[in-house]
Amino acid sequence: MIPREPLELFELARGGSRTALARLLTYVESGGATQLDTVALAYEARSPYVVGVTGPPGGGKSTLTDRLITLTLDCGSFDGDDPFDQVGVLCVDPSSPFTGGAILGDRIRMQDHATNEHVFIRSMATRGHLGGLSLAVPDALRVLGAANFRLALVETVGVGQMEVDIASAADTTVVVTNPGWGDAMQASKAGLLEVADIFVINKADRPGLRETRRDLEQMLELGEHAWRPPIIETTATSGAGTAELWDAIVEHRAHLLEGNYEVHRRARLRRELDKVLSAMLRSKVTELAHGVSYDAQLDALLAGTTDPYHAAEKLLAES
Ligand SMILES: Nc1nc2c(ncn2[C@@H]2O[C@H](COP(=O)(O)OP(=O)(O)OP(=O)(O)O)[C@@H](O)[C@H]2O)c(=O)[nH]1
Ligand SMILES: [Mg+2]
Repeated sequence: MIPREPLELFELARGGSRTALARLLTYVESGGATQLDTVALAYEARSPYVVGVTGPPGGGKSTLTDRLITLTLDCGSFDGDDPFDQVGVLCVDPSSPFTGGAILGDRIRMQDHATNEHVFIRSMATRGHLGGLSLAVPDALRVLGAANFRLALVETVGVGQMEVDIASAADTTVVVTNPGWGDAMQASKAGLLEVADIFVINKADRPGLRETRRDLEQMLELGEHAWRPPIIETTATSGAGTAELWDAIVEHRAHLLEGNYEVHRRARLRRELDKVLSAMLRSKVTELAHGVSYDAQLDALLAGTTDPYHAAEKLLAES
């Protein structure tokens, strides 16, 4: 029988038990005391190197991720190490909080790897996590790290603020576009530019490639970059360009390590801590709004014997 205690589960997960790992990730998603215990243990471990793959629906993210899995298990390594012995993949669809069609689709597309013992694929959903997906994902990544995963891939569907947020939990963020992308992503270009470490124009077998590259290059001209995101053309279905993509990831990692990786990690942890703080404060507000004193303050407001500022201060002081 599989234990329930996070400590024991981590031991099993480190030994390769996928059932134990899956249970730990469910704890992370579910929120509450078990989540906190799990996260506390997970943060003692080294986090994996995280590659985020994000972009609009249907761009070929899963097909590319699939290619990256194969590449990294066959020959991918960092700093001349042995190829990765296992890869963790998280699939995140912020628009569907429950396991929906898109996620099922991901599973099917990564079918070749679903039965591979070296690959762990998980669709993330939030079932009560205080900070929603944008905190559940970094927590889950830590759990993978504690289970000895040195590399994790995170596929996020969409191009909104939430996706950009999730992508910022990655060390290297790959933004997947397609020929003719301009129209689909016009509104979110600025956000994507901010998070992209690497641009991919996937479906390079389709017309409009040259225009899209020009468009991207023009956009990149406008910014100043310590690291200028390379633009890689891929055809994920045939595998063309995917080795170049992996090389670009390795290069970007080297750039991070050369520069100030500590600063990068600190900035990321600061965002994470801020998010946890906001989430906690928000839940405090909800708690106060359900207390008895709240109604009393509302009555006082209605009667004109107090104002919202004093009422709020009083509620906070009583809490
Ligand atoms: N022509 C062409 N089709 C591709 C290429 N890459 C992926 N596709 C096809 O595009 C469709 C969507 O691919 P996915 O990999 O599922 O795309 P996705 O971005 O993961 O999709 P969602 O997760 O649903 O957002 C599939 O039918 C793929 O076979 C490519 O390079 N060229
Ligand atoms: Mg997908």
